[in-house]
Amino acid sequence: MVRAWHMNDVTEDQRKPHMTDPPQFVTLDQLKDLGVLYFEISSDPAKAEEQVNKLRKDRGYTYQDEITCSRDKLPNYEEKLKIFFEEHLHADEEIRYITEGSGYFDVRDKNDKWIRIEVLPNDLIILPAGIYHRFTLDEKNYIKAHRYFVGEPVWTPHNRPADDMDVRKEYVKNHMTSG
Ligand code: KMT
Ligand code: NI
Repeated sequence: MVRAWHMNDVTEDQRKPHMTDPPQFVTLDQLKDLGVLYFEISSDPAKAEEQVNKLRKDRGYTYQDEITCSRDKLPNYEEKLKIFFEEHLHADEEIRYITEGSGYFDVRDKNDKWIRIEVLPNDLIILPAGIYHRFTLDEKNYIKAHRYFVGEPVWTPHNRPADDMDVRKEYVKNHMTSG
């Protein structure tokens, strides 16, 4: 089961877990409330394919590719990782199905605090359009993931502040207001 927690205020070494002491874990329901969806995909390849195909069909994901983040496999590794870890949003969902390795997606909660989501093989995570987030590798420095998209992919990050974007206003309206 995927784990998520509130981060401590230590800013050095983004690749460490940064749990508070004691840890404050965050539930899938809390993530869902922020619009973050999680699916546990089967470790059985045939079942996994069936699950992912259903999700793609249900959500209209017509595009698919694979990204490997490692010093050897990712062109402009250092620069890319820096960009991934800048707080940003996208005009579309960010969908990642982890097949190897591990890493952390950080998302902002309603109080603008960071929640760190640990992703491992068989985790499929969907970040909604307009959520402020970032990604980092952990200390193992390796992750492989499938990426999905509705139509032609646009990976453009809009760094914070991007509060004037319609997609951000829509996200705030749907997820950041209480009641
Ligand atoms: C992104 O957009 O932050 C990434 O693709 C990160 C690597 S995929 C787990
Ligand atoms: Ni992103």
